[in-house]
Amino acid sequence: MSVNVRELLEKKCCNNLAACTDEQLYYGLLGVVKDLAKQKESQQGKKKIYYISAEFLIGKLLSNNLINLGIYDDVAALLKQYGKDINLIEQVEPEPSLGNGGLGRLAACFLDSMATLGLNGDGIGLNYHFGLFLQTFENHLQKENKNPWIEKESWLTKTDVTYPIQFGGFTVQSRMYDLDVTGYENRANKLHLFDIETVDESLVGDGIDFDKEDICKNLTLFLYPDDSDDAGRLLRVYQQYFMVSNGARLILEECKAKGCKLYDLPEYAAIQINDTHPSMVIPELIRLLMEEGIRMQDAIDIVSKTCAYTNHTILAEALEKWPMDYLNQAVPQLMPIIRELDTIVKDKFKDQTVAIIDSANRVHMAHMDIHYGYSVNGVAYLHTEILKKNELDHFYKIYPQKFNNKTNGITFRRWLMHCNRGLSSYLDQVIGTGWHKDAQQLEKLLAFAEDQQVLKKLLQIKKENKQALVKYLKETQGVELDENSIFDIQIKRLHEYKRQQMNALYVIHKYLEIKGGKKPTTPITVIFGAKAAPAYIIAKDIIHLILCLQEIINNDPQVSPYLKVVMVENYNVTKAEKLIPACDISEQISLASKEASGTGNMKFMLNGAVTLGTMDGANVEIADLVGKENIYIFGESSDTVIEHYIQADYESKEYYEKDEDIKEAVDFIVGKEMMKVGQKENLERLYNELLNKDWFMTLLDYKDYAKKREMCYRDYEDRVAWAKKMLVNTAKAGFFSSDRTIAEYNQDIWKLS
Ligand code: 26Q
Repeated sequence: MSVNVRELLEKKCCNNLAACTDEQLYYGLLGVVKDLAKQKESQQGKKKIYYISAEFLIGKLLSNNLINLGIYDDVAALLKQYGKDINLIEQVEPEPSLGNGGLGRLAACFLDSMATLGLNGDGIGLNYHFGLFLQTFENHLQKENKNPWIEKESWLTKTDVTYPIQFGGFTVQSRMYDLDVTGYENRANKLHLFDIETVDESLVGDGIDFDKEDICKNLTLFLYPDDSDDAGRLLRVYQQYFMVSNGARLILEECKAKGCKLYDLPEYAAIQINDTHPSMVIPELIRLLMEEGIRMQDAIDIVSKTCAYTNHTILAEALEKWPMDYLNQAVPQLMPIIRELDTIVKDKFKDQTVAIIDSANRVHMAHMDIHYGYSVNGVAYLHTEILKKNELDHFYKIYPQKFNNKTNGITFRRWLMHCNRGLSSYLDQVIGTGWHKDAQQLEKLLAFAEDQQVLKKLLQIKKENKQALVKYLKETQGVELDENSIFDIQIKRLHEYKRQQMNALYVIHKYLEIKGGKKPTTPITVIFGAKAAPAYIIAKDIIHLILCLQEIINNDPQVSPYLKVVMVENYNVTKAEKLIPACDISEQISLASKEASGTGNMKFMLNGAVTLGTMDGANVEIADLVGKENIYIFGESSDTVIEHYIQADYESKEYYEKDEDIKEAVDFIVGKEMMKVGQKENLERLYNELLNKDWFMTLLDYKDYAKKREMCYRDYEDRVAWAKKMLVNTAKAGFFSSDRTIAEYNQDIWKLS
C-alpha cells in the first residue's frame, strides 16, 4: 500500500516529498483522500436514510479519513521516512465548527457509523462559513470571534446541484457542497451542505456582529446566530427552511431517479429529523408533493411514513415554538399546510396540550413531528422514560407504538483509535483488533483485570497522555501543569444545568482547605473547557468565576503546588481529543433529569477515566455496566428532582444557611480576593443567582458531590486498584459504540436492507 500512497502523494505534491512543507503535504493528502473516497462511493441500496441536522460537528478530517481508509500507519511511516511528522501536518487543518456540542457531534458520529456499517445514508445540513464562534478570554471574560474554516482547497466539493429557494418576498439561489464520509474499511457516503450563492463574508467585521436583516448575504454565515433578539430568531427560521427545502428537493430528485413514483416514497427514503431544527421538512415535503399533483391527504400520509423524530432535550426553553408571525413573514407558503395539519389534530384530539398551534399562536415544532412522523425517540434510557412519563406523556398515551429509545453512542475510530493511539495499539496487542469493528470485544480485557503487568501499562499510557497534554497546554496557553497530579476534567457547553458552578464551588472549598493547611496527598489539576452562548449572561458569569479562580489559585505559592485550575480556551473537538485520553476523573454532574444523554461521558469512559456523576442521562447506563465500585455516583434522583419542581419547594438559601462549607464557598465569590481580580457586577449577579434562584439546584447536591469527590481522590491513592477501575471502564464501553446505536436505528426505524 505504501508504494501506492507515495505515488499518489507525489502526484499531488511534487516528486520530492522531503522538500515539501507541512502545508503542501496536508493539501496533497487532502487530495489523495478525496480521490480514494471517490472510489468507495456506492449507489447500492434502494432505500436511503437522510439524516437532516442543523449541526454536524465533524472535527478535523484528515486523520480520521486516513484511519477509515486503512492507510494511516502507512502514511505516517512514509512521511517519517522523509523526516515529516504527521502530527504537525494535522495541525495545518482548520477545524470546522459546524455544531454547538452534543447534538452536532452525535450527528458526525452517526455518519461515520452509517458508512462503517455499509448503510446507504447521507447527511443534509448547512455550510456555515464561520460556524460557531471562536472563543478567546480577555480580562477573564469570554469574547466571541468569527471562526473561518473554508479555504480555497478544502474537504468541500462544489456540486452542480442548485435550487431556487423561495422566501416571503424574495428568492435565493442555493448550491450544494459535498463532504466525503468514509466508513471504517467500508463504503463512503456524503454529507451534503447547502449554501447560498450570494453569501458575503465581508458582512462580518470585528467579533461576530453583522447585519441580521440582509438574508441574501448572511444566511449561511453563522451557526445559530445570536437569538437574543427578533432579527436573530427570524434568521434562524430562514436558515431552517433553507436547509429543509433544499434537502426535500434533493431527496425527491434522488428517489425519482431511482424510479420512485412518490406514492411509494417510504420505500426509497427515511428522513431522520435531528431535534426540531429540521421539522419544517414535514410541511415542505407535503407542499412539494402537492406541487407534483398529489392530493393533500395522500401527501400527508406519504410524509408521515417517511419522517422520524429524535428528541434531545426536555428543557422547555430548547423546545422550539415559532411565533406564526415569523413563519408568515419568512415562509408564508408553509402556513396553509401547517394550519391544516393543526386543524386535523384539533379535530381528532380535544386535548389542547397536543395542538400544533397554541392559543398564543405559536407553532410547536415537536408536536408536528410527533403527529406526522412514524417514530419518536429519546437518546438514553432515562431520557426516553422521562419523555414518556412526563414531558410527552399526553403524546405517549395517543401513540405508544411510536416511542422508542436509542441510547447514544460515539465512534471508536475517532474517540479511541485516533485520539489515543497509545491505548488503542496496546489493546490490539492484548485482545486483538476485533474490537475495531465489534466494540463488544473490548470485554475481552476483563480477563486481565488482575494482571499487574496490564494494569501497570494502562497507568503508563495514561501518564504519557498526561505528559502530552501538559506540553500542549504549555505551548498553547502558557500554563504549567504537574503531570503527576490527578487530572479532573469537565468539558462541555456551559449551561447552568450542567453545573460547572458546582465544580467551581468545590474548587473554592479545596483552595480554602489547602490555605488552611490541609494538603491533598496527590496534587489536583482541575480542567474546564466550555463555550457559553453569547447572550447567556449567567453562563458567561460562570466562565468569569472560573477564570478568576484560575488567576488566584495558580498564582498562590502556598496553594498552587497542590491545586491548579485551567480553563481551556476555545474548547472544540480537537481539544477534546487531547483532553479526554489524559483524564483520570470525568465530571458528569448535571442535575438529574436534565442531561438527555451526554456523550462526553462515554468518550471518557472508553479512554479509562472514572466517572464522578449524577444518575442522569447515559450515566445511568454507565453505572449499570461498570458496577458501583467503578463509578462515583452522587446527588438526588431524577424522581426527587422532578418532584421538587412540581412542588416548587426548593430554596437554595436554606442550604446556604445551614451549612458552613457551602456558605464559605458561596461567599467567596463576592469576597475580597475575587473582587481584586474580577468584575463586581458579574460576580454579584452570579452570587445572587445561586442564593436566590439556583434553578438547577446546585446547593441541593453540593454536599454529596464534595463527599464523593473526596472519595475519588482517596481511592486514587491505591494506583493498582484505580487501574482496575480504568480497565473495567474501557472494557465495558463497547455498548456505547455508535455502530450499535446506528444498527438499532436501522433495525427499528429506518429498515434499510
Ligand atoms: C433551539 C432553539 C433556539 C435556539 C437554540 C436552540 C438549540 C440549539 C442547539 C437547541 C438545542 C441545541 C443543542 C442541543 C444538544 O446538543 N443537546 C444534546 O444532545 C446530545 C446528543 O443527543 C445529548 O447527549 C445531550 O444530553 C444533549 O444536551
